[in-house]
Amino acid sequence: MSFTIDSARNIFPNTLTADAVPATTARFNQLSAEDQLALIWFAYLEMGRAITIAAPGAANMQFAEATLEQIRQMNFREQSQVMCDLANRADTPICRTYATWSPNIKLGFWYQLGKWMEQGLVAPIPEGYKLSANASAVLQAIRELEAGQQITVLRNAVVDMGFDPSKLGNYTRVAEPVVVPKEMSQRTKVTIEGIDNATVLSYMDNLNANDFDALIQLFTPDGALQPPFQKPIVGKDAVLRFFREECQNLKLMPERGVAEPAADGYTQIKVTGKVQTPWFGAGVGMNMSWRFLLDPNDKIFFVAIDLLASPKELLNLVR
Ligand code: 45D
Repeated sequence: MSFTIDSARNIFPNTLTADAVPATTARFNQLSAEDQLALIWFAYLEMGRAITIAAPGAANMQFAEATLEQIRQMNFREQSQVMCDLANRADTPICRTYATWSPNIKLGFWYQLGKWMEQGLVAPIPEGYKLSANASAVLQAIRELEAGQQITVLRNAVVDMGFDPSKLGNYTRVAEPVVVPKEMSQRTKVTIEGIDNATVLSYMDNLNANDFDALIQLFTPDGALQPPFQKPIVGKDAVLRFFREECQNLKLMPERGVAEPAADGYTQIKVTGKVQTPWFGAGVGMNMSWRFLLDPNDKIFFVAIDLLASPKELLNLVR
């Protein structure tokens, strides 16, 4: 028997992931555009009291600037229409532009619109807007999630908006420039209780240093990375592109792990710990796990990153 990406996905099958996130996202996506916008607005206001977005600085806004300026010049009715179009995934020039942006640029765009809504420069949610019963139930479901799950639902909502990129045809993806890797003297080294595997430790340290060129060397040519709630990204080129476009300035804080031999001289390693995003900094520590499958040369054939169901899962290292 030799491993395939599909069989690798099943290592450490007892890992309990935060299923409430895709469930809540699916319910959110069923709502009308008006309800979606109002719901996010209310969620965002409520969350703002508990956790503050650490931006600006989390996103480089130059790529959304022209679109933002265009929206700022519009009257309230036109602005509301643009926001509804985005939620409706309509086929408009702005929705097409939005579809080309990396998740971080999309988040920065809404962050700016939210600021302008607060300042009265962009159409607010109509005063006294009443959420439908379904939307109220989804908002309540979001309230009951832990912070790391809440911000993931919000991120999903933003990433899913705009025209469907798969219908765009050929287009140029727009992502922020890659930051220079941290200087050697500035780098930190993680320690993981129960794990001394050099590949896993380098994975964490290189990602924390934004050193994606060193990081990708740890993978096999056909290696794959599976982000939370997504299908695996397969092959070094695709994984490296993902790192450069979506993984800058993360802070990985692995805590503990377990390593054991697998078939054919492979090694399977599960690590649990916290991850901070540049958007919320130390304000939100997401409970995560990494499930690595290393080939006999200790190269990463597969790694799945999961958002865990609860903090209790941080201690679940059973095979
Ligand atoms: O519609 O090891 C308004 C990988 C109202 C890589 C609004 C990883 C109207 C490998 C309020 C204006 C990446 C997989 C909207 C590790 C409206 C690896 C605005 C994991 C939309 C560890 C809303 C990384 C706004 C992880 C402004 C897990 C919402 C990263 C803003 C997780 C929401 C990152 C923001 C997450 C959400 C970031 C800023 C979950 C950010 C979430």
